[in-house]
Amino acid sequence: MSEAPLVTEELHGNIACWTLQRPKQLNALNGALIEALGAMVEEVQHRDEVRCVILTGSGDKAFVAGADIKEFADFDSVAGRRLAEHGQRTLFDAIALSSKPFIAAIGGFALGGGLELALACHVRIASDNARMGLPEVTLGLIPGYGGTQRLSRIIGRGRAMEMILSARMVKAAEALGCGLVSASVPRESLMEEALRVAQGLAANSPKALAAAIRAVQASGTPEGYEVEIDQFGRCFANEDFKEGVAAFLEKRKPDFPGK
Ligand code: DAK
Repeated sequence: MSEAPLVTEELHGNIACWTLQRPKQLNALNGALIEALGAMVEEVQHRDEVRCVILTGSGDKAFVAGADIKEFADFDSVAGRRLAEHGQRTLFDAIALSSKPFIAAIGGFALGGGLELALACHVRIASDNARMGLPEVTLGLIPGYGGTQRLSRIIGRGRAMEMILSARMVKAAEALGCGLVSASVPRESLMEEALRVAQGLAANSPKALAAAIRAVQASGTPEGYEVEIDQFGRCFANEDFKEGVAAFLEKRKPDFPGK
């Protein structure tokens, strides 16, 4: 008998909605889930029919309640370091640098590695009952999947420091106020809102979306402006640029090719 998939996909036109399927463990990220998701992220880069991905958790309670605590309970320093490096590269950085935008639809808890997964996404939308935090210090750890870096960039170093040192969970309203999420909606409207936002992104030039992601992700690094100049220049070589300008001049909506 084949095992149930750890991540399921539902297509809504050119939007792929991926649902993490460990509801009994509040979608905690174990090694198998990280591998499965990482492989899907890699594969989707070559799927022209998909222009945007929504990532969400199954069940009512959680997006993801963290890395699977039972799995790393007996790690030593070498194993911890190795897995942090592997996970960051194959999943978290792969999402952050994806050529297609990822939207995290956060229903309920997004803790530890779960919040780090949402932070790697390009847009975050929360349900009004969401609770977000990086509680690693309560376990004698620190965030190991990019949380110290990405949270600081997204909400500022001061607030990130306070959230990480206190291990405090923030509610959706506070997350909205500090820019951790871009919208907070009733639980029952979460997927509808995520789809609405996704359709807006997916209507834009795929090439320009990829270039914008590269450039924005380089912000705050020494080469940020150079990356922007480079990506900006490359856009002029794309068919999408010609189509976008032609559509504007002809007063119609652009129709960007999939590639
Ligand atoms: N891992 C494993 N199982 C988890 C889990 C987690 N993170 N979170 C919840 N579960 C499981 C519970 O054990 C429980 O399973 P059973 O006991 O029923 O078998 C089930 O999900 C339901 O959870 P609760 O019964 O606790 O549900 P409640 O509504 O009462 O509480 C809660 C919900 C989210 C407040 C609570 O479940 C909770 O505090 N969960 C743990 C939150 C947490 O501390 N998460 C981990 C943060 S640290 C690494 C890289 C990164 C990391 C680690 C290593 N390396 C590279 C090695 C990251 C670490 C973290 O994410």
